[in-house]
Amino acid sequence: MGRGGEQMSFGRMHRKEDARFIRGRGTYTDDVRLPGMLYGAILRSPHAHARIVSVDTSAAEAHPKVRAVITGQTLAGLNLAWMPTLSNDIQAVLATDKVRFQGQEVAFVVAEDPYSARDALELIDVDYEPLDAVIDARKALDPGAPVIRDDLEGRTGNHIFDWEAGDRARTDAVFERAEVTVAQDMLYPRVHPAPLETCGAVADFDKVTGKLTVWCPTQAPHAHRTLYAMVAGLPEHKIRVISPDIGGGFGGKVGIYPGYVCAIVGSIVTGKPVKWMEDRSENLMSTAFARDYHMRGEIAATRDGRIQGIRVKVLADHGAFNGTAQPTKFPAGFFHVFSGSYDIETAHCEVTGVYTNKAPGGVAYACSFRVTEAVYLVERMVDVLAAELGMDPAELRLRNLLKPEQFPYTSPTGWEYDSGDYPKALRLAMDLAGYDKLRAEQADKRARGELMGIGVSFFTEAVGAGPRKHMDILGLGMADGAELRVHPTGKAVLRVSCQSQGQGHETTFAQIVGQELGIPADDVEVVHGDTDQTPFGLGTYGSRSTPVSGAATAIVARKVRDRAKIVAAAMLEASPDDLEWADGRWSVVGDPSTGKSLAEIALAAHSNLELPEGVEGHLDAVTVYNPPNLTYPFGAYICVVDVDPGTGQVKVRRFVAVDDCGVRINPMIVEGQIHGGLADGVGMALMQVMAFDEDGNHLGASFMDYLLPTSMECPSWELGETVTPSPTHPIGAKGVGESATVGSPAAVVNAVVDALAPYGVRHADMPLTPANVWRVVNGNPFRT
Ligand code: PCD
Repeated sequence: MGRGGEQMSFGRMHRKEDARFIRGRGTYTDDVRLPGMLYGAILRSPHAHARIVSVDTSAAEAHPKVRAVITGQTLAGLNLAWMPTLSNDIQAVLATDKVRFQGQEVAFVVAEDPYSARDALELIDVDYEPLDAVIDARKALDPGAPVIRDDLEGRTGNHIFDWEAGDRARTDAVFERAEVTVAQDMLYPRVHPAPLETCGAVADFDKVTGKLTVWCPTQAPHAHRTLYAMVAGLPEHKIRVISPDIGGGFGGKVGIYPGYVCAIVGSIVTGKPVKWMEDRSENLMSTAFARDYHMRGEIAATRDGRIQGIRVKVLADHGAFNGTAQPTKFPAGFFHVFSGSYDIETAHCEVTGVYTNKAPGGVAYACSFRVTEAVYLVERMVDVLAAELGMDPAELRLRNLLKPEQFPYTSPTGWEYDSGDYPKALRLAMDLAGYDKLRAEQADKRARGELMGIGVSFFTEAVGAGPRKHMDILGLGMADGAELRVHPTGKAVLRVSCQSQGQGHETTFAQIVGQELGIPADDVEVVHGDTDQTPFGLGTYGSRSTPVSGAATAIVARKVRDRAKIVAAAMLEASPDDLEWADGRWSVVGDPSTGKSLAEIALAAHSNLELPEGVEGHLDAVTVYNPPNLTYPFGAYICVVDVDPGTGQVKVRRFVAVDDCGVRINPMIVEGQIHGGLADGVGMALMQVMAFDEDGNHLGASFMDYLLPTSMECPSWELGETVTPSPTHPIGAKGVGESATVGSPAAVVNAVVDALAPYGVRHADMPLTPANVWRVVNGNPFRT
């Protein structure tokens, strides 16, 4: 169906929010301007590791436009120098003892304008005593390595945690008797979500009312409010977090950053609103990172290609503070899905986390908590096995994929995949790609010395965190609320706790209500991103909005529909038991002419119509949804590349993506999500890495060095779909926002490695830049 108006159900509908976005009328954090507002700027460490001998702020304080200079010592006096991280560690808000990564926050200047604030930073004199830095995670555990976290009592090394999943003994036994085993080391490089809008905040503390209002582009406004209350001791009802329009989040805007806390303290100290906006370099250097997993995978299989076991060891680089985003119990997030989409007897993984002198983070960048790393690992390993066996990688996958009758399927690490028809998705992708023809074309080209590669990947994600009995974040359960009010004239307002960063919730959530109530989606206003206006919930990340808040929305709409039934029964002088819901109306069974639309019922519910004893008027409802399980979207991707042997340049010529996210609310939005995620995957596979020199200097702190994929690097995506509704979700939907970012890097890398097969290449680490590919071809460190 076309533009808005009559759209009453699922289907393609232009995004309501585009009316303001395409006119430049969105309101982002930096658009917030309050009377008397001051501006903050952060002084950052030039060293990756150094002791702070002294900080002299006197010259900065003497600057005529400076209103306050805040240091670690100022914060220590307020007991705010350190804050908790999402992983139960502590992180310095402003450094007191040492700096532990380049770009770390050292002091905060508040001035009358942003330029003076920046100028005054240069007037602060910090005396540093440089220390040796630990940059390579593989050296972090060496006995003589400098101890980064000497602030933590009893710390003598850089080890953070050991975690394991699966069955070690059984897996080792399978490897011992296996006909074939393969092993491969690989790195999922440190990358950055790099949203176009950087982080920032406007904090406004009103001394008279005691109310603190914070505007910031957070993906989880309610969680932020509760944490501010817990950490700073401010009463929660006196805190309002407003997350306005957001220019991309991608997991990088889930956590609380030092700049937010500084803006709040700045406002409390000066009595004025304070705005802090970081610039691009600050964003890339200090505000989160993702991945940085050094992985070793092993597969045990039979000679004819039946995968029996998978074994994995990971060294996880968590930077200077363990700020990884994840539900509390899972230090490696949902890495559990590393056995992939295959029917594997047994699996085991071990993950060791270490501190290094790099920025903290470990955010779930388009990733349901480390699902991306897990999928990349297993999909690379399956290709390594295919090479060892001399089998076609698609054929090897088809031989091992879970079968539809195996669902619900309990994985070797104990996760219950809800539903799927995997072989159907892969076969569809192969049909769309013309797989056999592509292989024939490749053979011809190889004979001519041309490098063409075909990469296959198959993924299963675990999204929609999460069931309260299994997970929480810092003690907060992951259930989401929803409130729905229907006005007398049949227009509705839905209030949800999740926050859109560009996904189009104002449209799709209105469509869910429209579908359930038979009213146009344009008649439903979606309110989100303001803790004073919306019910509690944990926010938008890990593709959880549709699985959790979307489910809450369907259920709250059904509650309204049930109330409407009682009102309709009174209107029709019938018993509610004699009514049926059809075509968006309640009518007497078998007599559609009696049908009452929701608008008619809403008016009656607000009128003097007599309702049965105990039934209230109006047409509102609230609910809290605690998901019974995660949802498990999946997909089959095929990538075709051409590699120039002279320059190492990779051209992604085609990309076929078949996604199954269950029922699609808005197929156009889903396709947009997939397009974006595929581009992300091409970026990571071919272009991106947060690189450091051995002293810890950041080598990618601008978009000249940290490259974003554009349409120039991307082919015209070819999409297909299958629909396996989630059995646990009220409308059968599964999340999709991250699927393509999760599934695509492996497809691209598999394609490039396939192209380089004539050189004996079995693996090459991302990013496959021309220089890296050229090195692989002309002196290959990975050659077997
Ligand atoms: N959908 C539909 N259907 C289905 C599903 C879904 O329709 N079945 C749609 C919905 O509604 C929305 C979307 O689609 O609108 C999405 O969803 P989801 O999947 O649920 O998700 P969410 O939650 O909403 O979101 C989140 C995601 C993430 S997570 C990420 S990264 C990314 C994605 O999202 N980010 C972003 N996407 C995007 N887009 C944009 N534009 N921007 C951004 O920022 Mo993380 O964890 O945070 O890392």
